[in-house]
Amino acid sequence: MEYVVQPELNVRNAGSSTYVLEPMRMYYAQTSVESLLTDSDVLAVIGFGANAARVDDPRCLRVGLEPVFKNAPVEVWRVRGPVRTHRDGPVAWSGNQDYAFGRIELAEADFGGVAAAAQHAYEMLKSWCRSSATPHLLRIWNYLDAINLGHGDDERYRQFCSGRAAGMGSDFVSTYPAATAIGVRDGRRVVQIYWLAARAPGKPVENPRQISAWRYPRCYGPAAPGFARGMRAPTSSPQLFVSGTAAVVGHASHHANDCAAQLAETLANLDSLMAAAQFAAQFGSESLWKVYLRRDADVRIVESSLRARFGDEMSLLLLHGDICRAELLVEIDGVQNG
Ligand code: 3EB
Repeated sequence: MEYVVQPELNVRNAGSSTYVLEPMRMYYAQTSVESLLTDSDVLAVIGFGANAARVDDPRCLRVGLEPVFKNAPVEVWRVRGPVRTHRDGPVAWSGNQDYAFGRIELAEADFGGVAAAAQHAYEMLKSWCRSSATPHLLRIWNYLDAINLGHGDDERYRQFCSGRAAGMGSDFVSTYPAATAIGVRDGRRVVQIYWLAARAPGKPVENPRQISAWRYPRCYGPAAPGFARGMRAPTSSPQLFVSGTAAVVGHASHHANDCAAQLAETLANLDSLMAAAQFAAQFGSESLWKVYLRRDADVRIVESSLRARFGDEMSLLLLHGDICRAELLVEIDGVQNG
């Protein structure tokens, strides 16, 4: 099989003059949300699962994915302060002069379904970008309930993709951000998107082992997923946002029903992406990773293989979640600092 490579989007062509920002600091911590929010340089505090703190503040977000292990940390994003917070209807965000953390949560019932809710969310995101001093999307996370429910083109993920494509319109076509789309299991039919945006544009990076997602053939749904495999942040020291990465080679899923083999394929994809971005793949303490797992039975094999390969240095959060193709059992995303 031949894979399409997009050299024009490869980060090697990036001019160094675009690398103007200080990198964000992102890490997992066992700190209380309340104490983090007293710091003026905290851009975001993200908690996971039903037990996460529910704090009504644009800097705080609760994601409905359940952590695999008890006493899960929160994810903290820090920038040079002071951070200010804002709201406009269902859009809430925090930001300084360089970065913004934003979110939109829309009840599907208010719009007549998952596609229409996704379309509205992305239209709102588009207008947010047009009026923002930090208009360049680097990274988006998308969460929706029951992502694999429905057959063929009626599958909720495919409907989400159609709505997202309609909402994005042509605004992001040449610079899709890095992204993740994962299914929660909390029964709340709410489309939740959150994002990181910056004052300067990043450089999208594609993976030579994978066809670009926006060029997926028709068999995966009426609208291809609009995201880049990775995004080199416009930072003075190298920072790479890595999209949800799974056992997809070319455009096909590999190793159905074999989580260990899917994990190995996923790691090969991550190595390949980081090589394309000229990052030495190391997964060290300077980086931050999430692993989304479909089946409880795969927790031990995934944890132990990752620890065996990368050691306890690796900053890792395991979450229960459904990957957007029903045959995929594991997906990994993260941020790599070079
Ligand atoms: C894949 O490679 C796996 O729809 O935004 C990964 C990351 C995946 C993001 C998205 C989907 C998305 O196609 C699925």
